Amino acid sequence: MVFTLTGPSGVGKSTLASALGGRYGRECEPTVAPEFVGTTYETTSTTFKVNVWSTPGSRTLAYLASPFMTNATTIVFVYDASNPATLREVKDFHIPHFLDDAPADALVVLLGNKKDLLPRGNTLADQPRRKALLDGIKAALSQKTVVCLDSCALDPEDVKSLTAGLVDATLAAHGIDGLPIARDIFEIGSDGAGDGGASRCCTIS
Ligand SMILES: Nc1nc2c(ncn2[C@@H]2O[C@H](COP(=O)(O)OP(=O)(O)OP(=O)(O)O)[C@@H](O)[C@H]2O)c(=O)[nH]1
Ligand SMILES: [Mg+2]
Repeated sequence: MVFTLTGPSGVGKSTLASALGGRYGRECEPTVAPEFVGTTYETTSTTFKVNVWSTPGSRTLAYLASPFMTNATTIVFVYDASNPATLREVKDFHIPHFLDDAPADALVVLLGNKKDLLPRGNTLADQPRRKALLDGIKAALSQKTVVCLDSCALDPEDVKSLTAGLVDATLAAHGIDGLPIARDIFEIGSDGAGDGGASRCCTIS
């Protein structure tokens, strides 16, 4: 499977890509060309090859990112969970700019990174701006499978859960039965975000 990470500059795409590949503690420079991280994800019965592309957040370099959407199984729109302006940027720029380049059946992930910067115990209900933006995006993408996740790229345990969630949701979106991995980390509809037509929204908190 191919995960392509896009989103505003500084939200942690490169840090996430490194972490998905098992590398932590690397301070990333702003990305000026798409970066590749290859990794695998093992279940008891199967080993999945996972190719991760981190693309530049800079709008002037957006043309470099487009080709990496075309064979993605999973487009991960990364934003800063503690800064709704970055989710607005995803809504206004990244989704209109990149989603048409992706295969029709690609899974769409709205990934709120830097969740460690949110006040402890904070839920989506405590973040009305973020919730309203997520609801609006889901409604606009009602023909797609949309999954909402949160992450902290600096926390190996959290990245482990994220990897399992991304693999499982990607398999489900592509009509392959989800494996019994990570099912328990999904709280479908628990944030009251609604069904939004064909889309589905899951939150890891
Ligand atoms: N607190 C916190 N900081 C993070 C997290 N993930 C990344 N960062 C920090 O955010 C900063 C930007 O991270 P990058 O990975 O370079 O961001 P990027 O999205 O790749 O940025 P561009 O390449 O410019 O598009 C770095 O200082 C990271 O250490 C996180 O989950 N929590
Ligand atoms: Mg980067």
